[in-house]
Amino acid sequence: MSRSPELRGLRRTLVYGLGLSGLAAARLLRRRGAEVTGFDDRPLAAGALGELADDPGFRLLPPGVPPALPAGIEAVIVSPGVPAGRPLLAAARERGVPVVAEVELAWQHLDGRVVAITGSNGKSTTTALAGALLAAAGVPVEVCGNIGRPLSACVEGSAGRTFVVELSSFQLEGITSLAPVAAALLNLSADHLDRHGDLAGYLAAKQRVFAFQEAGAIAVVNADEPGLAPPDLAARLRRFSLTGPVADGCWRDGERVVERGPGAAPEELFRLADLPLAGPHQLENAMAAALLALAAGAPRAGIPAALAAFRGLPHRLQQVGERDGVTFWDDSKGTNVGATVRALEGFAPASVHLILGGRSKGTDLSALATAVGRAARAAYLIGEATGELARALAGVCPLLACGTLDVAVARAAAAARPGEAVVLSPACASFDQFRDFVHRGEEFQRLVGELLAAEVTRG
Ligand code: UMA
Ligand code: ADP
Repeated sequence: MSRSPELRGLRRTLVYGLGLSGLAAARLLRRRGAEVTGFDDRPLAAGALGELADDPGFRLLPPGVPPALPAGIEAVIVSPGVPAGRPLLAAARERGVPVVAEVELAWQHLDGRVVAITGSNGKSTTTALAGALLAAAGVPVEVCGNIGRPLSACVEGSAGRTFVVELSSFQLEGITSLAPVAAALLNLSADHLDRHGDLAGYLAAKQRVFAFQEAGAIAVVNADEPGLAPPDLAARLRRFSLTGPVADGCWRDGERVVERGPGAAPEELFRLADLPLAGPHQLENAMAAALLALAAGAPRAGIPAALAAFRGLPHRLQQVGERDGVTFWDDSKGTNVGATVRALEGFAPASVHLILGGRSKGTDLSALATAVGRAARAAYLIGEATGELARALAGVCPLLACGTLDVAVARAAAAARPGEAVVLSPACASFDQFRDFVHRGEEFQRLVGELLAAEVTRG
C-alpha cells in the first residue's frame, strides 16, 4: 500500500479544528512523538482538551483571528468540518506545507485494511451492516469514521484489523493516498452544496473514495444510478440493483437477492425476509454491505444470518411510539432532500404529519414537493428553513409554521388520526436549534414519550 513516509515521521504539526477528529489526530501525533499546535476558530468548552491541556508537547493558539502559520510546521492536519478555503489553509498551501485530512493522517499509521463507504444517504447503516457481516465471519473489525468515531482514534490496537470506515465528502476532499481494499459509493443526491459549490464538485469529492485503490481492490456502486463510477477505475467494479441483473454484482430477483461474478451463474446471496429493516433503501444498503463483506473475505453462507441479526441504527426512520393507531417515527438523520423523499416512500398516501426544517444546506428544497404532496396530510415547519420550505412547498399540502420542535410535535400529534403517522424527517441540518442530529432525535423521542405518558395518566 502506498503511504507517504514523510507523513509518518512528522515532528512539528498544526491541527486545525479541535472537535472529535482534531483531538483524535492530536493524540495520535503526540503518541508518535510529534509536537502539536492546535487551532480552532471558536473557543473550546472547558475541559475539552483533556490531558492535552497539561501536555508540554501540545500548544493551543488563541481562537478567533486566524493566526499566521507558525514557523517550522511540516503539515497541517485538517478536521472535516473546516472548508479548504480558510485563510490558514491557503497560507499553508502557499508555503508548500501539506494540508492533510485527519483520515489521511490515520491511514499513514494504520496496520490493517480499510473498507470504505460513502454516498449521500445510507452511509452509516451500510457501514454498521458491513462491520456486522464481517464480525459475524470472525474478521476483527473496527467500525469508524464519519459514523462518529474518528479513524485516528482507532489506530492503536492489534495488527491485522479491518477498518470499516464511513467517509463523508468533507473527509474525502482531503485524502491523498488512502486506498480501500473495497469501497462503495451508494448514491448521490444534492447535499453540502454550500461546501462543494455544485453537484459536480460534490460527486468529484465522493468519487475520490476510488481514486487511490489498487488493482485487485473492489469498487461497489448502485447500478440503478448512472454516473457514480468514474471512468478511470483501477479496482474491479461490482454493482447492485433493485431493478434487474448486472454482469458483476448482485440484484433483487423477486423475494431474494442473487449474486454473480463475470460470466458465472447467479447464486442466492440472501432472501428479502432475512433483512429486518424495511424499505427499498435498506435493501440497497444490505446489497452494498454484502458485496463489501464478500470482498473483505466474509463467506457467502454466513450473510443471511448476520443480516437477520442486525437491528438498525437509532434516528434512521425508527419507530418510537404508537397511540390509538397513530405511529411516531424518528428520522432525525434524514438531513437532506433525498433521505426525506426515501423515508416517505414507505407511507400510504396522505397519511403523514411531517415535521420538516432546521438549517438549509443550499439545496433545492422544491425537490421535496412530489413526495411530500403524495404522502403528507400536513407539514409542520421548524427552524431557520421555515420560509424557504414554505415557498418550496406552497400549495403541495397544508403548511403550519411551528418555530420549534415541541410545538410541531404537539400540533402534529393533536391532528393525527388512527392509521396516520407523525414523522420527523427534517431534510435539513439540525445545527440552528440542536447540537446535532442525535440531540434533535433524542428531543423528539423525549417529547413523544412525554405525550404518550400524559395520555396514559389521563386515560
Ligand atoms: N471548526 C473550525 N473552523 C471551521 C469549522 C469548524 O475551527 O471552519 C472547528 C469547530 O469549532 C469545532 C471543530 O472544528 O471545534 C469541529 O470539527 P468538525 O466540524 O470537523 O467535526 P468533528 O467533531 O471532528 O466531527 C467530524 C464529523 N463532522 C463533520 O464532518 C462536520 C462527524 O460527522 C464525524 O462523526 C466525526 O468527525 C468523526 O469522524 C458528523 C457530520 O455531521 C456526524 N458529518 C457530515 C454528514 O454526515 O453529513 C459530513
Ligand atoms: P448517512 O450516514 O449517509 O446519513 P444513514 O444510514 O444514517 O445515512 O441514513 C440516514 C437517512 O437516509 C435515513 O434516515 C433514511 O431516511 C435515508 N436513507 C438510508 N439509506 C438510504 C439509501 N440507500 N438511499 C436513500 N436514502 C437512504
